[in-house]
Amino acid sequence: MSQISDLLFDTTVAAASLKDFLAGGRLRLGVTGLSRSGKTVFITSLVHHLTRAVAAHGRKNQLPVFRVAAENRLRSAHLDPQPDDAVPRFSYEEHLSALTGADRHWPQSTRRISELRVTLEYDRKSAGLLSSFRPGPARLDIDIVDYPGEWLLDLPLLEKSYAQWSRETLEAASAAARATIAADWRGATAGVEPQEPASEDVARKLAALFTNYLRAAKTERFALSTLPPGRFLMPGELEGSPALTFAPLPVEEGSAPPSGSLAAMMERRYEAYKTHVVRPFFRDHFARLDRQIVLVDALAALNSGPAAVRDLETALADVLTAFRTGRSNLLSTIFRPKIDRILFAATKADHLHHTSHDRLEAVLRHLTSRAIERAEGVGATIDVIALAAVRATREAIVKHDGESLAAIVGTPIEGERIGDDVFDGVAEGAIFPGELPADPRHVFRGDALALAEEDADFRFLKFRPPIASLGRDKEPLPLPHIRLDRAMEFLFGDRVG
Ligand SMILES: Nc1nc2c(ncn2[C@@H]2O[C@H](COP(=O)(O)OP(=O)(O)OP(=O)(O)O)[C@@H](O)[C@H]2O)c(=O)[nH]1
Ligand SMILES: [Mg+2]
Repeated sequence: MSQISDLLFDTTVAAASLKDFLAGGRLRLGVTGLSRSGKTVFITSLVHHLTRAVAAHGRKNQLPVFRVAAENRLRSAHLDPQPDDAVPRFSYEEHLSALTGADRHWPQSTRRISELRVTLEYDRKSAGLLSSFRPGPARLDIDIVDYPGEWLLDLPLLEKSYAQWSRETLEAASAAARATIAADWRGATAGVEPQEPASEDVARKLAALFTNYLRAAKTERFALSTLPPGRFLMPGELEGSPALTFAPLPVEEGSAPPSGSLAAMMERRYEAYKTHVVRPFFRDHFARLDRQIVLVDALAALNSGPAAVRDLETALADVLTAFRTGRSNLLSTIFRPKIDRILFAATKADHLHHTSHDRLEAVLRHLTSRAIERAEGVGATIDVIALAAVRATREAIVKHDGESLAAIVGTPIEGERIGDDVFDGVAEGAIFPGELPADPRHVFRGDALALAEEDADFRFLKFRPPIASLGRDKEPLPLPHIRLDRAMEFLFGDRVG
């Protein structure tokens, strides 16, 4: 980046940060995670719990660890218009009626950025100096921003040259777990010369094969966490544009490719991707966040085996690198990206018996530990949690061959099967979810979820959301969850003290 554009870029970020700072009583909460990690369900359940906490008074408190609610200081929580007019609104009502309606089902996949403001009115814990200036309940506007984790993994590109990114991407593709799915694309890459004259046909062919490889890596069978560029799999309106029609080539780092060459064309497009996709996301969204939760479907990776787990560990390290991006140059050290708390959350913990919830947390802690150690300069408090935004199962002891086994029970979604039995979406099913290892280091071994072979395919049956009970107003009350209140307390509990 030239110095002038560097300066303009940072000044825009600074202006946005200052505006947010002056407004006060506001918190921008980023919710991210790779696709299907549980972002939509998390936000919907979080907002439902906040906005219905007061209606649910008198019932068992569902948020004992979220202090403002547990101490009965939350007066109200309601949705307000969001501050950013150009960002799609998070379709809260639609997602909530999917989860809690008569035909209860999980919400649709979303794949784009969206935003929702929820405003909390609460009593301060102690009537300090501030409340004599501002009598009545205090207020906190929480702007929740849901964005794909794939965009976050793009941020480190801002500090990488085309040559460096190419080298890393080609190296990663040669790893055993990726080599087969990368074979076609790598074969085609080996068949071209970076110095040969630029050709749109060649660029399109390589970009298409590269995209196929990225797509294959993400399927359930491999469950590999993605490599950038994130928009190759979710192009939106940029589909077919030059900024999305490039692929890595083995070029030398530090030397410019000859003009008119294929490598020069690819490099220009890679830079265009950074300018038109990555940088605007950093400036308009990421740099304005105060807090961040990163949702991780660790169970899907564990289910796929050690290669997926190792890949997830790398992706988590990249996520932490993303939080360091933009903190290195002069102006951004004055107006630093402000994220001061980051929570890594293993989602869907309701697929495990509660005896394994702490173990799931330990696994995620283990997977992030090396990255956290290296993440000096992130300048944020980082914590790790295992949660279920919606608890779709309950626990039971099932007798099996004279033994008592801890099982989880729920309504599998229509079409799920155990052996030859196909579920109809109405009948309940019990599964023995298996135990996570007591020593989290064992997740890198093939037997992480120790279970008999024949159990393997139904270990992660998908369950329907549970039936919501209705409040006095006949509207659904919040669904059960696991440790959602702990996440709330970490993410914004200090701001409503
Ligand atoms: N049992 C259970 N399943 C969950 C939970 N959260 C998410 N899921 C499952 O995970 C799927 C994906 O959840 P979403 O919230 O749509 O994930 P997302 O990250 O928004 O996905 P994209 O919009 O595709 O990026 C859901 O359809 C459910 O099957 C949970 O708390 N419990
Ligand atoms: Mg979503």
